[in-house]
Amino acid sequence: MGAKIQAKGRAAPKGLARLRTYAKGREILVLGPSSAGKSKFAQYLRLGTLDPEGLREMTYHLTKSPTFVVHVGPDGSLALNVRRAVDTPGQTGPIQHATLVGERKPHAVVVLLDSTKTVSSTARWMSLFCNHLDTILRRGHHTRRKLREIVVLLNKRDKIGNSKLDELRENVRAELDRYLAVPLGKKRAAAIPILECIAIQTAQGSDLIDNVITYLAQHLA
Ligand SMILES: Nc1nc2c(ncn2[C@@H]2O[C@H](COP(=O)(O)OP(=O)(O)OP(=O)(O)O)[C@@H](O)[C@H]2O)c(=O)[nH]1
Ligand SMILES: [Mg+2]
Repeated sequence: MGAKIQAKGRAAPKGLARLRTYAKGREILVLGPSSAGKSKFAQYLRLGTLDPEGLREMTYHLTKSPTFVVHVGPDGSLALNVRRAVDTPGQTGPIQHATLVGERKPHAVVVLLDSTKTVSSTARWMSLFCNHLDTILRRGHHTRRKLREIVVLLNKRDKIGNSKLDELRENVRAELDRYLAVPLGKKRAAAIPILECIAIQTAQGSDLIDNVITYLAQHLA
């Protein structure tokens, strides 16, 4: 656990190397409700830095990162080539977020959920999102083919105990199964990981978020 990500692991390639990274790189679309931690996650992914708690900057527009590479694994042997990471404003809501998947056709969708919110409000967001995503994926063959990974993050893990974590996981799993088993197939829907995450500076360090990035690197290679 806690596969270390090299401190200098984020490279912004230049010239031909940038074109090569762009060509084989993946688009990662970051979705989820307001203040779930999407921007903090996108920042860590790109820059490898975590902010202290409480720094809040609401996102008003779709924000695309430049092309970059994250090296993971003990010796940085595994590379996550990111064509662009796309951060989104949470206030637009779950239906708009599902629509964005159809519009952008990303290789990966990372859904961040705020674990401090009530289980019912989180389940409701997931229900609306997954229901609409079902429609988008059924209609869009190209979207479905390109989408390699969906990952759900229970963020702000530092703020909740084990029983709430279990309850959230169970409710999120139910919505994924209910709506995505048809468009993705039962096996693929069941394989969508629901991972714990912390996207700010805490005493727990960066192990959880590093695991998320390692997962993405392994599955998007
Ligand atoms: N305790 C705790 N706070 C977090 C964590 N991740 C994010 N936050 C806090 O949550 C707030 C919102 O984080 P953002 O990354 O701006 O959330 P967002 O999803 O981009 O929000 P919008 O842009 O409004 O959609 C900030 O005050 C962060 O400090 C976490 O893992 N733990
Ligand atoms: Mg934001």
